[in-house]
Amino acid sequence: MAFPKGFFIGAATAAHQVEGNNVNSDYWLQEHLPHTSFAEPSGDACDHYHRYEEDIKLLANAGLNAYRFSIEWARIEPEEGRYDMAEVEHYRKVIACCRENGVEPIVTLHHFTSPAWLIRKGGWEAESTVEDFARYARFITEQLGSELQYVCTINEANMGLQLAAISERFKLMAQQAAEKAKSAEGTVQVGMNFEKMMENMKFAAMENAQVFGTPQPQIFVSPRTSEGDRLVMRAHQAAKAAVKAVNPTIKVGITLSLHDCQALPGGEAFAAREWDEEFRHYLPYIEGDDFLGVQNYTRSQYGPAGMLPCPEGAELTQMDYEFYPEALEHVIRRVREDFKGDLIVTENGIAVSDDTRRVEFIRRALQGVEACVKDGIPVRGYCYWSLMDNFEWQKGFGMTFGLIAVDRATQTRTPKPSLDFLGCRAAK
Ligand code: GCO
Repeated sequence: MAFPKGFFIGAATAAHQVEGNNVNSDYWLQEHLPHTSFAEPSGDACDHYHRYEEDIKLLANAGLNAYRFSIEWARIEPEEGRYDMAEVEHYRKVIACCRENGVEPIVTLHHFTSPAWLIRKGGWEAESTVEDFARYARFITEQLGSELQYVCTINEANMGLQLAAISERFKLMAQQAAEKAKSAEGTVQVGMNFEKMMENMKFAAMENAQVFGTPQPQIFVSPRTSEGDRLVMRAHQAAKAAVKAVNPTIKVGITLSLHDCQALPGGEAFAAREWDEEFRHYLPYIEGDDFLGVQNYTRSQYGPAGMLPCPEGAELTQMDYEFYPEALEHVIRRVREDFKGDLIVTENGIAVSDDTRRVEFIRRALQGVEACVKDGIPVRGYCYWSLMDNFEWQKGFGMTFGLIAVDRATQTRTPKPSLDFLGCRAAK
């Protein structure tokens, strides 16, 4: 069965990971601290800021019909209340380039990075962020809304709580034995370098205090309190209202990082609690949203004592995730039990050097999505993470998720066979 006409087959990126020189963002400043936890700075990244036409053409010519990317708040509003209209025009050109190539732009307003000024005000634990984010969403919609149909407000709004839980687990493991700490990194769907982080924490606090005015800057991807978790969701609701007030035709949703939480005998309570934390407790905040962005990479398994390591002998990816593409179908079906709106797979992918494994992963993941569509679940699209190999946050450029390889010395793009494999799946 092919996907229905109009079904999005696309790829995803995030501004900070591909554009380059996001100098007014919190991440850029943290990457350049003397005791940074980052393996390397993002620098020019993939120079997508200047090469977006080439990249979007590669995507379109392979047959993909959607491109999910983020608009960088730190470019649009480098200082509080000052908007950079040249940056607004930049993103207008990116959106126009999508349309000229028959590609639907799916825009994310916040993808982990924030303007440094927001973090100095208290970041994602400060009440003022709700209004600051809504104001930014309103501004973007006033400027670019007439060219957009799909807007994701916040990428992986549940990441902060997941990190809070992982950080607790990591501290425990780090107390037991440093070599075990490595395995913590495979249990959260973002590039973290916990080992180096622990080593540098004492210095980093001082350096963060110099840059942000606090030793514990509340960037988006940091352990979140339950109040902060609710604040993020209220920021989503305020931004959604702002977008709709300017242009009610735009479809608005949020994206969540979701694991296929599986219980082995005795692990049922742990798995249920994890699913509640990752997904179900957000339901009141996303009720009535036009869609939910589902982001899934693997499964997590729970036994009588809690989360289990990957099964013995399992194939692992560069991120220490288990190679398990069936997780996507399971997550879509679980989400559908509680969320009755449309679903878009806004991220699903794999960090491997062998592209034949990426092709096999996509094949099996799409098989599951097709089965869901066939059963009447309103999945409207699939965006592979990522269009190109890019900056995997604290892990740097070593993780290769892309459908396109990038030689960063020359910024040469080399499409991998998986790009055409995915493109062929779009309904013509
Ligand atoms: C995330 C982010 C991406 C990551 C991707 C691979 O979901 O963590 O959206 O920025 O790069 O998930 O880890």
